[in-house]
Amino acid sequence: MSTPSATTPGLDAPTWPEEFAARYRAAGYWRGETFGAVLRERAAAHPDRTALIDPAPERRTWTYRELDEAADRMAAGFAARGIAKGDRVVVQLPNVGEFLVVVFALFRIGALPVYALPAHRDTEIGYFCAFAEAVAYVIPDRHAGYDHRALASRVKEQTPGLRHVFVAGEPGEHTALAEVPCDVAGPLDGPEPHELAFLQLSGGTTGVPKLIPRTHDDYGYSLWGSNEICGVDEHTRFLVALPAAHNFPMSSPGWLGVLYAGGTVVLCPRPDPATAFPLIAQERITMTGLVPPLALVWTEAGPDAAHDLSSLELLLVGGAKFSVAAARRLEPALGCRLMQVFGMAEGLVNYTRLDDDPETVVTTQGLPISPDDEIRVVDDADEDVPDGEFGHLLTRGPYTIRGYWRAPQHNARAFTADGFYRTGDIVRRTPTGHLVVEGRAKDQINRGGEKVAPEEIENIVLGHPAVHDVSVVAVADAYLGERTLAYVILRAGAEPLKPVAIKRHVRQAGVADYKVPDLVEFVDAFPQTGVGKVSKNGLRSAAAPTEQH
Ligand code: OOB
Repeated sequence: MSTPSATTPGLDAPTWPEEFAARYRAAGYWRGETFGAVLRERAAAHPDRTALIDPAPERRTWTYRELDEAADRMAAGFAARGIAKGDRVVVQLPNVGEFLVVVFALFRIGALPVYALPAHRDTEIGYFCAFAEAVAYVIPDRHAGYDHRALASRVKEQTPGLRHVFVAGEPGEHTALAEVPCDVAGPLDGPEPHELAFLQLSGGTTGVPKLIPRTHDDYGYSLWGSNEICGVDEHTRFLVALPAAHNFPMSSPGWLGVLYAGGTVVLCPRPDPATAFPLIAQERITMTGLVPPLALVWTEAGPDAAHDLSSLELLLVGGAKFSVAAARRLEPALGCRLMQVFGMAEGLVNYTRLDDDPETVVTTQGLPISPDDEIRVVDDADEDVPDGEFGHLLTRGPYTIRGYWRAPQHNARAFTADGFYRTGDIVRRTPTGHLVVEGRAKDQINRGGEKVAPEEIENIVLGHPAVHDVSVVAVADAYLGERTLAYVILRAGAEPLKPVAIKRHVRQAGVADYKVPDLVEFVDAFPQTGVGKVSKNGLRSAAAPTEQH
C-alpha cells in the first residue's frame, strides 16, 4: 500500500492509496475508461452525429467519426515526430476546433496536455515549459491581437528541451499544425485508465503556479457524475463560452462531459452577449457555464436581446461567489434555470441540484458530486466545527488529487497527513449538506473567477528599481467581485512614481494581463499584525478603491 505522501513513479505525484482506489473502483466511480477510448466508442455508436462546431470565422463541424479520425491522424503525426507516452505538451489554444483535436490526439498517445490559458505570456509559458519539461508547445498564430509565434520563439530559445512549436494558422518559423496529421501507422501504446491524462493549472497561492495531475479514471468520474446532475445527454448542445482550457468549461459538465454523453459542443470565440447570443439562437444551445461577472452582463442584456434565447435551459455559474441578489435576477432575465457550481481544478465540485428549491439555488453553492466526497469543516487547529458554523473546507474523495505534480514540500502543507486537500476556502454547511462559501483563508485574489496569487505579482513589483516593498491585496468590486490593489513603498530618496509605472513594469515582465494590478497606492508603511507581519486584512480594510489609469 502506498502512503498518501509517497510519490508514485511515473505519476510524479502522490496518488490514492490502494484501499481507496479499490473502493472507488468497486463503487463504480472509476470505470476503467480512457478519454481516447471513450471517443472511439462514441464514434462507433453514432458516427454521424455532430460532436463539435467551431462557428468562426467560417462554420466548421466535426461528426463523432470525423473527430475520432482527426484525433487519430493528429496522434500519428505527433508520434511520428517523437512525442511519446508520458511526454508533456503545453497547449495554449483559444476556443477553436483544433484544441479538441490536439488534446484527444495527446490522450491517445498518453502524452499529457499542460493547459495554459490564452492570456498567459512569457513568464507563465516559460515556467510551464521548463518545469513540466515540455517537449512541445501548441499555439494559435495570433489571438486577440497578440502574436503567439514570437512568444514561442522567445520561450523556445530559453528552453532547450522544447523540441516543437506547432501553430494553428500561419506558422512563421515554426511548424504548421495542419502539416502534422498523417496516416495511422499502427495502434499506439496509449495510457491506462489509472494513469495521468493531463496537467491542469492551479489558481495558486505562491510565487509559482502548481500543476494538477488528473487521471482518466478520476476525471472521468467528475464528467459522468456532472452529466447526471446537470441532465446532460445526447440532445445537449453546450456552448463553451469560457476558455476551453479551464477546468469549469471542460468538466462541469463542460465539453469533455458533453462528448462523453454523445451531445454537441459549440465553441464560442468570446463570451460577450453580442457574440454568444446569436450563437445560442443559431445553434439552439441548451446549456452553458459562466463566471459571475459574465452572468451579470448576460442578465443585463437578456431582456432586450434581439435573439431567441428560448433554447437555453440551464446556465451554470461558478468560479467565484455569485451574489444572492444577482442570482435572483438571472432566471427571469434569461428565461432559463440557474445552477451554481463551486469547484476547483484540484477536484471537488459542488452543484445545486435541479430539484433544489429556488431559495437553495440562489443562496448556496451546492452539494458535492459524490456520496464519497468527504467534507470536513474545521477550525485553525484542524478540529471539526459544529454543523452550520464557518470553518476551513478540507476534502478527500474519488476525483480530488492527493498531491500536486513534483511539489513534495508544497504538498506537505496543502494536504493533511491522511490525504485531505486544504482548499483554502471558508464555508459553512446548511442542514441539507449544501455548502455556502463565506470567504477565503488562502492568499489568493479571485478576480471574477480568474485567480491571482499576490506573491507572484509582489515578486515582480519588487524587481522595480524604485520599489522598497509591496503588498498586493483584494478590494471589493461590484462587477468582478474583487480587484487587485498593490500597496507600494518606494525606496528612500526615489523619485515619486505614477501608478501606471508600476502597472507597466508588471505588464513588461510578461504575465497575463489579468494579473496587472488594477490599482496602485503609494504608502509610507504597511499596517502590521501583532507579530510584525504585514496585515493583509488591515490593508484590505484600509483600501478605498478609486479609478486609475
Ligand atoms: C474553479 O476552479 P479553480 O481551480 O480556478 O478555482 C477554485 C477556487 C475555489 O477553491 C474557490 O476559492 C473559488 O475558486 N470558487 C468559488 C466558486 N467556485 C470556485 N468561490 C465561491 N463560489 C463559487 N461558486 O473555479 C472551478 C472549477 C470547476 C468548476 C467551477 C469552478
